Amino acid sequence: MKHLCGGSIVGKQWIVTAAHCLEGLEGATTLLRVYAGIVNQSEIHRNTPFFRVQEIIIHEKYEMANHGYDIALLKVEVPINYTTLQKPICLPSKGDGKITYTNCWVTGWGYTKERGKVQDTLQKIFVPLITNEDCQMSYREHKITNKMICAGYEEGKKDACKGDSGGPLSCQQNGIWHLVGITSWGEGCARPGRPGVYTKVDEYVDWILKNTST
Ligand code: 4AZ
Repeated sequence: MKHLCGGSIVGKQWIVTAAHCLEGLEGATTLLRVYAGIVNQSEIHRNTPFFRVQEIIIHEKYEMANHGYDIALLKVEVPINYTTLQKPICLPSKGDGKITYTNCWVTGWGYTKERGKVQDTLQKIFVPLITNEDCQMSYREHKITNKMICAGYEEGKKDACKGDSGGPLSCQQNGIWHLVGITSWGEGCARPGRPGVYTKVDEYVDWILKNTST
């Protein structure tokens, strides 16, 4: 049992995560365990309750993280009871792509440096959003599509890293947290001029609603 990826609750039986987290696991639902309401991985023991995965839905256009469409849904077998520690995050409203969020945070148990290790305690960092134009200038070798959103510091400093993938880029707007991004890719971690790249959830609200309405 090892930490695979992060995810976000978006419905009583639905977790949104990154498609690249599930590469090679498409038919292997029985290998996955979804833990909710956990802060420290050391809370997870043989007897810690978890959710089994009933269905994996990977975006039909997904090929690899840096090509986009890095989004997937996990349907858990049993509805999740919501508490202060495990509750859904709001999806952006359609057209929220224009909102300039100024209070965005990345969370996860991932590495705290490129050659690091998965963390026991859930970590959080504040990250400024970057325009796609600026992000494209940082990634001349890639196409930064309008279905991606970038965040980070010009000088590096703080970033998502290995193990954070699939987890949320959450932005608070008028007191409500929105799932603005899904941690997807980047060249290394916290390198100067190499922001983190996230799946822009606003562009996938229709896809999420269509695929969770079953
Ligand atoms: C990864 O390997 C990964 N700095 C996630 C995020 C970033 C880089 C790598 C962004 O899962």
